[in-house]
Amino acid sequence: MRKTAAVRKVIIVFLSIGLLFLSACGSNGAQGGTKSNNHGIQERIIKAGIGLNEDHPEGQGLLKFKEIVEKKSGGKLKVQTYFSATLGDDLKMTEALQSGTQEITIPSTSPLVGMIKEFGIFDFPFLFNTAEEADAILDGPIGKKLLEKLPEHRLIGLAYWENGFRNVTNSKHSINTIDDFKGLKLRTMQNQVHIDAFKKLGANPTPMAFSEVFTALESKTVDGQENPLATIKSNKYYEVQDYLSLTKHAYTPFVFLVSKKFWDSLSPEEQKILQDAAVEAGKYQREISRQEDKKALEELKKTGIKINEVSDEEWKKMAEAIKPVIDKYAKEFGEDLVNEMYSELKKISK
Ligand code: KDG
Repeated sequence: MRKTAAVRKVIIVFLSIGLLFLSACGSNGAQGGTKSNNHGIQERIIKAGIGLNEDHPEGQGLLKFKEIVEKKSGGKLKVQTYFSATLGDDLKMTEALQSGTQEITIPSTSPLVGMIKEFGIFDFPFLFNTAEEADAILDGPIGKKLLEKLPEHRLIGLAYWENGFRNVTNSKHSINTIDDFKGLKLRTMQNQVHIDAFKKLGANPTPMAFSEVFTALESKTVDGQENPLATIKSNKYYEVQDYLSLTKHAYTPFVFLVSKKFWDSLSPEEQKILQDAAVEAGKYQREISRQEDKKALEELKKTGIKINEVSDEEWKKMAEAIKPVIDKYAKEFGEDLVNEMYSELKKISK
């Protein structure tokens, strides 16, 4: 009997050493399936790149994130910011995170649908009526569920920021009805839901990366494009477009991504600083995004671009027309998830 007691004692000693070793390696990452290391806060350079300009609400949000991280880490975690796609477009920067050559990027979810198809549910046109509805879905169980799919793609999702409600600009004519889309050559994001939806409306969609849009408009390779007002202003599309129609036809979220390779090398303290800063700066970013949406409209009015509202009646006709596209992708993205989102939205909009 004792023998076993002596053996068990030895086993317990080994087990506790093993457990100690495991805890030193860490397993308490903020996101499922991630790691961390218990070495407090270290001097680090964090490369954070985005596709939009510094003056855009996303650029301002990134500067706020930098300020919070550097303050909370006593200056040890230094965030190097890169704007205007200087490190490449959303997909290129996301791949750089996966390979660990860049630490942070904040792409739109739309170009990532090729990687995580469920993100496509956010691209359903005419989905949200208000930004608050978008917040509720993104910050709720559905948004969280999709973030949890990222670690298997060597990415960590910390929060959702706002790109915003999209509107169409073009060089041909105002868009008041569905018929006005007929034959319009429109640049879209590299997103199949949007491509099919614009085809359904009668337009001729041309998917391309964001940094190529201005040149494509200027050279008339395409007639038009669609983006939130803040982006139309920040990227000066009014210099190469004559008509802006306030279609509000889709809402695009940004997702705050961190390289999983980098994330797993951080300590719980460092992970907490980045997690909290992404959420805090995200709140700030959404606020200024909504202010800028109003301010940009007033400033765009002074540029000479011809602006028109789209009537509720025509908006509803457009939403009706693209329903088959939503039905098609609901099957692909998962009808349970899509039904959960629409029933959630029904509850919220009551
Ligand atoms: O990096 C910038 C993009 O995320 C964003 O601008 C995407 O809305 C977008 C577009 O039209 O490509």
